[in-house]
Amino acid sequence: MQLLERLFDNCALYRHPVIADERGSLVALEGDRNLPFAIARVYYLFGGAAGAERGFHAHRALQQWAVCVAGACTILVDDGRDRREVRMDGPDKGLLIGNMLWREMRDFTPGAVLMVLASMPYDEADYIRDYDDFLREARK
Ligand code: T46
Repeated sequence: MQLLERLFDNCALYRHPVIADERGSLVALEGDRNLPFAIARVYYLFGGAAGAERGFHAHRALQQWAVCVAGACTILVDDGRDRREVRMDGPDKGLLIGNMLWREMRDFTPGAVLMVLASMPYDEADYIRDYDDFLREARK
């Protein structure tokens, strides 16, 4: 993994190693090998309406690795002090999003697919969906 940009201590944009030949390209992501956590869940977001915005929450413990495998979208990440934005515009880019970071996703191109590898199974109790609650917990 090549570090492209560090946004916060636990949030950074990486370039994946791409195995390319005359047939095309392949990226392999392996939990606890080239990713910093074991993968417990995979989900993907697709088919968004024009102008759709998603996210608007943080996770208390979950770590995630986001890849826009088709198209592009913008991810905003907020640690309770600063806000940073990154354009996810290729399947060779992966964004590590650690815990206790507010995230918002927007500006999806038509046909965009955002795949997310997650360190834990789905658990609604891990979400902080109110921004003021997030600020209180983040600043503790
Ligand atoms: C995140 C960003 C990047 C499940 O039942 N299982 C799942 O694994 C997930 C991820 C969601 N859901 C249910 C919960 C809601 O009823 O699917 C519905 C939509 O989820 P949500 O509104 O949280 O989706 P996004 O796109 O706002 O956020 C998602 C992830 O939930 C979140 O962890 O970091 O993508």
